[in-house]
Amino acid sequence: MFGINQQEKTIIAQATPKGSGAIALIRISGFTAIEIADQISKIKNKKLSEVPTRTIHYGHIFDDNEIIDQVMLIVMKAPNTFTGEDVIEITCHNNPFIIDKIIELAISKGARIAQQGEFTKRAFLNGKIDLLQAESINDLIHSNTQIALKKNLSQLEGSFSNWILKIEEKLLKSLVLCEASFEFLDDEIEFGSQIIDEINSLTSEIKKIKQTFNNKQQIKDGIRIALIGSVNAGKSSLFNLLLGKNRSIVSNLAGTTRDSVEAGVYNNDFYMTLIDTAGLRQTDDIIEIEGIKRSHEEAQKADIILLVFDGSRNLTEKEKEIYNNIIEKYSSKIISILNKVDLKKEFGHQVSENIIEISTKNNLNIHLLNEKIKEKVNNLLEKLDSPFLLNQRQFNLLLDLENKLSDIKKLLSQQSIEYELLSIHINEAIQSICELTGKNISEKTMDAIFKEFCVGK
Ligand SMILES: Nc1nc2c(ncn2[C@@H]2O[C@H](COP(=O)(O)OP(=O)(O)OP(=O)(O)O)[C@@H](O)[C@H]2O)c(=O)[nH]1
Ligand SMILES: [Mg+2]
Repeated sequence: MFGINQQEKTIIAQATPKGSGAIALIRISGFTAIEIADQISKIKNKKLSEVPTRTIHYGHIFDDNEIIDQVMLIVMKAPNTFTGEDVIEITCHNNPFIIDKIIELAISKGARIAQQGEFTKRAFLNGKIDLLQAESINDLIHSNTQIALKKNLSQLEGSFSNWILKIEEKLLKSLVLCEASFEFLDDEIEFGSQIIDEINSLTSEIKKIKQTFNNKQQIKDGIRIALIGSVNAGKSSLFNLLLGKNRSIVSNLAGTTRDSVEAGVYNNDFYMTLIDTAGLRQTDDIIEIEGIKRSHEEAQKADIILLVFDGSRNLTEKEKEIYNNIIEKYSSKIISILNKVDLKKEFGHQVSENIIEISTKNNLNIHLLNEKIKEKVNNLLEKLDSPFLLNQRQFNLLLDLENKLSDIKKLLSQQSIEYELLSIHINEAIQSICELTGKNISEKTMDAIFKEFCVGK
């Protein structure tokens, strides 16, 4: 089953992102990949078809007799390649005219432009990777945090596939027990209770893994950190400081920030999304009211809230109520901050022992705040002890599997178990496992999965 499919056309695409940079990589895969590369390039004394697999060659790309570029050519012969087909990778100078020309030349020799995710799709079709691994390649490319990266890498190496195999084994064991019951009708062997044990252990395994789904978005998209507090507390000043640029407008007018402002930044190995919000106060201004509504929504969505107090003045009664409300609702994700401590301290409230006193004006104690953020993020990430992360499709299929298992449990709870019916249901559950790994996946699902990929992957 491995190897080159001679029916399929050879495909080509730029694998590196478009944009500035010194070099670019073009990937060609298919039955005629080496032949095409030989027609558009020259290396010293030899043809690419004659060189050993997994070798790199210095050469030139030619359009008739005109040199297009100096390149490095990597030759990888089937079946031990990513796609399972013959693969040529051309490293050329990163100039769009050169890249387009090389692709155009290859097309004139019989290649066609790859569709999105087609290289990975071929790897899957040629049995080089299973579907879970294919998806983790996509997730790996789009990972925004170190942890997500590690987990997607481990998924690529098959940790999810192995977990699924174990689940499949348990189901197969249940099926065998079920079918054994047909043979031993008269014996009073307790097949039912053994199957129940297997199914129960399955459901608790699935439950554990499902919990990782919500965490996945979080660590993939970055930790959301919202700055919340009264007007003029210095939220936008702190936002800009943490971001390292003047993204939000700062002014001494109360109510400067009216909409939520979002910006991403890498810090301490993780990617975080900072959200500056409109100051919380009572107002008649309809735009500000909408802004404040959004502030509350951001507080709710955030993984961490930086609750900013203005150290230069006392809270009004209304503000006390607003702050208390937020603390009551979200205490576990709040870091309390007393800003403007460079000014005369007029703030007389006891908020929390751990309140961090800072001044964005003098850059005072910002490092302490950063440490505190890091500590909170690490606490969040530590909870994610699963070795892999689910995506939406995998999550939906697990839900489906869970439903099927609950049907099976219903059958098992009956006074006299109908083993034939049970066996049909267990078989269905096994089918849904196969959907996860892609063993008998429908064409439509497959296209939907690979469409998410970039061209060149
Ligand atoms: N002295 C002093 N002034 C500060 C400090 N931080 C912010 N300010 C000033 O306080 C005022 C309000 O700052 P902003 O960052 O706009 O406050 P905000 O919380 O975003 O206000 P709104 O957007 O209106 O809700 C500005 O004049 C800042 O220069 C600080 O640490 N010390
Ligand atoms: Mg502001």
